[in-house]
Amino acid sequence: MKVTLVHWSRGDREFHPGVAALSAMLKKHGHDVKVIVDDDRMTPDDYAEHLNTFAPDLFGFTCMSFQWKPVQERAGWVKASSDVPIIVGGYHPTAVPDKCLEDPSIDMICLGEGDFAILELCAKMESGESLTEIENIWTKSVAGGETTIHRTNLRPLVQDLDELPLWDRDSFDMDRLLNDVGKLALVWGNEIMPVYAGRGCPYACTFCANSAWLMMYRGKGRFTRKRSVDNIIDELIYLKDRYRIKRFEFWDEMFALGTGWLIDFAEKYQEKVGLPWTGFVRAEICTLDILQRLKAANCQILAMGVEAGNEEFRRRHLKKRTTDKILIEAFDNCREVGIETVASNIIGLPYETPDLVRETIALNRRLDPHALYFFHFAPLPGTELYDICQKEGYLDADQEYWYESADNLIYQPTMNEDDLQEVWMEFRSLQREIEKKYE
Ligand code: B12
Ligand code: SF4
Repeated sequence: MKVTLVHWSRGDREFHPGVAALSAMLKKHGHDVKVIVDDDRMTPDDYAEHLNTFAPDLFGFTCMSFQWKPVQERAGWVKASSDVPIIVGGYHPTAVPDKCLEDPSIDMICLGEGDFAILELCAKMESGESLTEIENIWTKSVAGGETTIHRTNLRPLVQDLDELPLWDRDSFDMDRLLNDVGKLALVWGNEIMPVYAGRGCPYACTFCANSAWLMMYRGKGRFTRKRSVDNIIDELIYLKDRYRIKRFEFWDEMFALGTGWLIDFAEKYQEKVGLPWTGFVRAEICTLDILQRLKAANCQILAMGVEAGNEEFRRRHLKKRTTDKILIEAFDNCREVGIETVASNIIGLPYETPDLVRETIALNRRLDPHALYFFHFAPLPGTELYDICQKEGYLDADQEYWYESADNLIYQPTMNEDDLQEVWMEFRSLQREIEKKYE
């Protein structure tokens, strides 16, 4: 089977772990895959040309919520010049499958993990079998003007991540990814390679899509999974030999899980890989003992979510029980062992007031990270905070799934656009101070 997978994005220095995972799985089973990173400059003619030259049997789009509108538009372009079946997978169709299937150009959606689902889909398409009973894949049929959606169950989560093939990096422009200087996820620079150690996070923060997946996958196997240390180390050694890499960036939702695994990883990484690396962690794991081990393994930067500065607000509205004390200790401990920190924050959360944002700014000042990020709250479908925004009438229908704009995305009585702009500037001024300090 010939399969096209598209990741729409505004940047061209783009890599997509989900697409890389699916492409690897399909290629391993003999399918011919082309990955398109659409940098928003592609036109309907470009799509038509691809359809003519490659002539795929299946056309897939990956889709986070902010990509929904461009994905819809491009699915329309594809359908205008071909009748190739179109499937959309990723966080957005997983959150709102029925809504995505309402689009006339979209034939199927994939809920949750797609690795084995897309493989089964391709096998069944090849053999001409019915596609309506593939777990994770919802299809639709239209008869007499009536649309029927064929919903299926979720298959269990992939329990042994070592059985998955390594991400297919070759289908992406690795020269560009490695050689352009810009920000990858955490740090600016070139020759940074994204990698992963596991999938899933055990927490359920109300603003994060992870919480929705955690619920959805109840009873379908262990949710937080790690690759074996040897499996990761082998890949890192291979990547180090194959590409010019200065640093690895772990893109796991939550890198550091399980002390035993971490200790083993740190020892083997130090011995066999050695390059500087960065990752996302929870403050809770940042004890001096763990951090010293990570530092010995050349951990350079750890990113932590602070999100909101008021402890009670954090606990009540974000379901994040990390106390100020834990956060302060984590950042202080990192400084003590010589690991740089990134603090990530959200502003404009439901029920937040300008003074609460000022508490976030104050806490960040105390934490004194090496880099400070703050984002406008984006209500992600499928999350608890999205439902709250909907219930409270905070969403503007036009902006429902469109998060890329820097405008205020929810309309709430506790903070209007001017307020948000004001605290944004205050945050920005702390960010500048920090940039200067750690230049
Ligand atoms: C690594 C990561 C990043 C990386 C890489 C992003 C990327 N291009 O994928 C970076 C740091 C760049 C990033 C940036 C952003 N991210 Co991010 N990121 C993550 C994180 C931590 C892990 C994702 C991952 O690697 N998963 C592992 C891979 C293998 O899984 P996957 O991509 O989901 O793919 C699987 C399935 O979804 C499915 N699938 C996916 N696509 C398709 C397509 C088809 C056809 C099929 C059949 C199946 C299928 O099969 C795949 C294999 O099982 C998640 C998760 C989290 N809970 O925090 C957030 C997450 C994906 N990010 C999110 C967001 C919002 C963003 C940003 C928009 C943030 C911002 N405001 O800038 C940007 C977008 C950047 C961009 N242009 O892509 C949200 C998306 C939620 C949503 N409903 O849209 C998440 C879920 C976090 C959250 N807040 O909830 N992110
Ligand atoms: S700890 Fe991070 S990945 Fe886990 S649920 Fe919270 S925000 Fe999402």
